Amino acid sequence: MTVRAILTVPDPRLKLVSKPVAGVDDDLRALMDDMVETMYDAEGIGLAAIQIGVDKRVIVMDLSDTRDRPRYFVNPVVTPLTDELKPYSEGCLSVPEIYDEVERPARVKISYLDYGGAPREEIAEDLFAVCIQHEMDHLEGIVFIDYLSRLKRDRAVRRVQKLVKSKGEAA
Ligand code: QAP
Ligand code: CO
Repeated sequence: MTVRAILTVPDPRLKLVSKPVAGVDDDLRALMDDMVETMYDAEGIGLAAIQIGVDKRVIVMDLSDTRDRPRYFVNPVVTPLTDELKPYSEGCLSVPEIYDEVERPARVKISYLDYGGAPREEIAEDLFAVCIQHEMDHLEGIVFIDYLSRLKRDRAVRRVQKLVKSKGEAA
């Protein structure tokens, strides 16, 4: 397994609409393993494949405190189950050190293929619902700052560019 580089805004690849995968094979599992290793290394709770530059409809997540319960979502479909919207102060590995509130449906149904390629369905609430919707947006080329005002979004992008530049110079 390999830790891969995470793309940050305003990288144009983050705007791509990711493509469905034909099925789950060993190559895709190797990608998912790299995604989990990359997510753990960056101390994230969720990562979409496009965040490491791969435009496939694949998401990994780990909401456990122990960081040992990785979950895999291939070709996920998310359906809201309520009109009730809940705000949450979101962050994103592609927008480091920026957090702001986004409202999303409180309860959703998720259909997907798991790590073994088997179809699954489940109901998500709370942080799980926030995370799967945030990651699904990445598959559509949407980053959470796209929901903010233009002023806040532009400011966030500039801060990230400055941070990335300063980290690159330090290395
Ligand atoms: C998406 O986000 C998410 O700025 C996953 O400096 C966000 O893993 C799901 C992170 C909110 C549910 C609620 C962000 C790590 C991690 C940063 C992440 C940072 C270091 C974000
Ligand atoms: Co994100």
